Amino acid sequence: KAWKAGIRGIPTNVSDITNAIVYHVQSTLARQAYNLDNMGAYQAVALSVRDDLIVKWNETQMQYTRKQPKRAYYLSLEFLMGRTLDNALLNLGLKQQYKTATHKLGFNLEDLIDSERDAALGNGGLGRLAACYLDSGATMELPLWGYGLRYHYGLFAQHIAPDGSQLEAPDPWLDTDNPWEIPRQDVTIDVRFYGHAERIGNGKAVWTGGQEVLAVAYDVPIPGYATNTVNNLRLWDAKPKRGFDLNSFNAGDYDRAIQENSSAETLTRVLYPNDNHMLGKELRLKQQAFWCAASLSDIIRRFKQVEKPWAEFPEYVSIQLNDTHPTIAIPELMRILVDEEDVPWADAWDITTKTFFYTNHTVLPEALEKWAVPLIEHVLPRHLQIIYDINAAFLQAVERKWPNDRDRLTRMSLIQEGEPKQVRMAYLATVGSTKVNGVAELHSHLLRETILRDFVDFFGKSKFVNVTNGVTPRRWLDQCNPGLSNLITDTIKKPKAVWLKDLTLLKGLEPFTEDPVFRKKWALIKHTNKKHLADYIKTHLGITVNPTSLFDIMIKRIHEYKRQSLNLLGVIHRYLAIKAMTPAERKKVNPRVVIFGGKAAPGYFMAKLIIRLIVNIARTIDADPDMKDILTVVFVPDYSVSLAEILIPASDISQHISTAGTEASGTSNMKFCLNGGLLLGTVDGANIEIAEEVDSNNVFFFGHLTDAVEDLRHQHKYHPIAVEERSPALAAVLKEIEGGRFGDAGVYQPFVDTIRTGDYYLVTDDFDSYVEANKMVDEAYVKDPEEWTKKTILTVSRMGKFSSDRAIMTYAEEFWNIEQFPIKI
Ligand code: DL6
Repeated sequence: KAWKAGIRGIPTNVSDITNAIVYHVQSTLARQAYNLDNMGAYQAVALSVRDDLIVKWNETQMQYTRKQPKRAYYLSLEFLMGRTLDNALLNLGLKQQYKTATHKLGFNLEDLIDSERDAALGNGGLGRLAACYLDSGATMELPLWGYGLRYHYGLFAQHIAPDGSQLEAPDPWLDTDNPWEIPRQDVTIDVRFYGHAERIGNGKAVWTGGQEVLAVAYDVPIPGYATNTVNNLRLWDAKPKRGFDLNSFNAGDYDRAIQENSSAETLTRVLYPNDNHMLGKELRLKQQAFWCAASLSDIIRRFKQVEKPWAEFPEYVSIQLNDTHPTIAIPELMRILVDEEDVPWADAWDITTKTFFYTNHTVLPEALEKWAVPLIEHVLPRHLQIIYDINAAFLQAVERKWPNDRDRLTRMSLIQEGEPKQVRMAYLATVGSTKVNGVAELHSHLLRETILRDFVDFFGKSKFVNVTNGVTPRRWLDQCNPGLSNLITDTIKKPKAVWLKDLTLLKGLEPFTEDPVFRKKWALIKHTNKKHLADYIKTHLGITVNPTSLFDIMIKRIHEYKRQSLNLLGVIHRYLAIKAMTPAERKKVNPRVVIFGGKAAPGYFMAKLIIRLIVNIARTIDADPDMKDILTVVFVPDYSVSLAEILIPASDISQHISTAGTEASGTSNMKFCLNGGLLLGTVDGANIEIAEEVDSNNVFFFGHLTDAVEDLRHQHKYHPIAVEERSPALAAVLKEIEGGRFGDAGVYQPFVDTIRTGDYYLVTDDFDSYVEANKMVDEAYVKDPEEWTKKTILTVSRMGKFSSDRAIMTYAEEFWNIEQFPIKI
């Protein structure tokens, strides 16, 4: 009976919640409460929370359908969601009740939360940003849906081999049932690949033949924090269109019969594990096309319900392209409008360009997507024709503006000449969108000045704007750091439901900077978080770290541009300096725990070598008795969202030290600062805006500025100076690696060579100032702990700008023109 009440409304009292959990144990899982393990209990709890989500999700979708507000759609190939249970309980405001209910049933809620597998459907910053934006979209009560792919294998799991190298293992995250998705066998869409496209005049064509694959929807409810809104993330899975080939099956040719089956199903099998690097594989192109075609067809089906003319499509629909991965949606919308809906080409183009918005996330040349023309022609013959038609019209317009400027036409063409010709997806996305944005001020500036400069000249400046990234304070403060969140609530005297939705209210902390009692409470919370991390490290890695040491954390994808190299070389420098000291001098050294975490793309040799070197440096240092309680180095394997939730609240200092101009924004920098860790960084990405907000006195900056980078690279190439001359300190460090102090020197020679010759990421140029900046960190931490705590309080109090609520509202108001649409229950 109590359970029935639960499905009509949402049970909010402990006894109804307990009944709902027991119902799922007995009926859904067909198990008995008395012999249930944590995993089973987690499943039952999750299913009961899912029931609550579905009540609100249904209501939200019904009200959207009834009132038809304009909607925005966020197309992202990656949604790095992490775990859901804790976040859902928090957003629904049911955490305390569930704590009590699970306790009554003999379980500890935190253990159940820890039983959940991460949904790792993303590589790093870009995918996690998409997840934050969904959270903020629902919290800000915006009619915003996400569209992505339901990868059967998320980002690989990382193991460390005995020699210190990274080993990759698959992540079959769907092997255990996923309670957070609703399979929608009723929502399916046909998607075509290959075949033949025949032009029939008036810009139209008929596309036939090839392979047809079925897209099946899986819906993931996205609850807003303390609202009734539960939005939707629709993930597409691939299925063969026609079960299997009966003729072959009957003829006994089983392999052939299932061939089409497996070829369809491989489409959504696995997430490509590259971050900031483009590979050009056919399967990846098919993933993009499959997801774009299914999403657009779904969006159009919804638009048709309002029975409005096509010209009004952009008044009901805005689509944000999360990087260029969904750019094929532009020719796909043109194809649907022109070929299937008989909209004249010019009108279709007008509708298309008003519908799309494009976010660029990188200026690194290796990450900019370019697809070989023959490959597109093979997989998507009709789309290639449309891209050529778009290009022809665009280049005519360029020609009209700048007659006889062949260089400009070559530079701006959507097709890059060469063998093979390639489609420049960033250009196509730019030409096909209303607005183009970068993700931090510096990055947006660089876009305008470098890769998109010609396009700024052509379209005018107003199309090229900035929206600095943000992070959700629900997950990245309240959920991961409840101690701090509670102290903030008590101090600023605002309910959580208020300040977590208006992060600028953190300003209210500032006056308490001078309050020693408050500072003590504040510092104690940091210490507790550090102890928690120390326990994790002890339990999982068997390494003892002292929580009174300075915790120095660098967690992000391993990439040469992010320069874990600088950090590891800095660690060796510190190690050598301590080794050279007398025991008495060593006693005066500020103890440090240096923590690294991050995955390398499986095919990225240098990144994997960097991991191996870090692990072996850690082993050497940790085995050296002279370093005991002075310097410890830890590489935390298998970095993930849920690990970040333990690491970030425990940092004293975190490192964001990319070569200036290479990190588009960074978002973990925001998370660390929001949790009272200070930042050691270069003048790059969002570091700059963080310093502007929190005051540069509270940030440790070092290194060359973006303006200097090109000249320095030129110098390295044409007038190289030996490392010994440029930085004797660094030369001494390299010598240690070459001398075999951290294992077989030959193994690491390729890494040392990148620094000795070429040094594209300017490690030699920034090394000395990096070492200096680290000294300043030590001094600030040791000399005046009270002053350090003040800095951390000021930092947190000034982080209001970096809420993803601010960012999503900017997109809503300045791009999509959608309005907040509160759901009334
Ligand atoms: O905008 C989210 C995130 C930024 O914070 C990082 O600085 C940036 O490196 C990352 N970019 C990518 C680009 N990959 N692709 N394609 O992941 O975006």
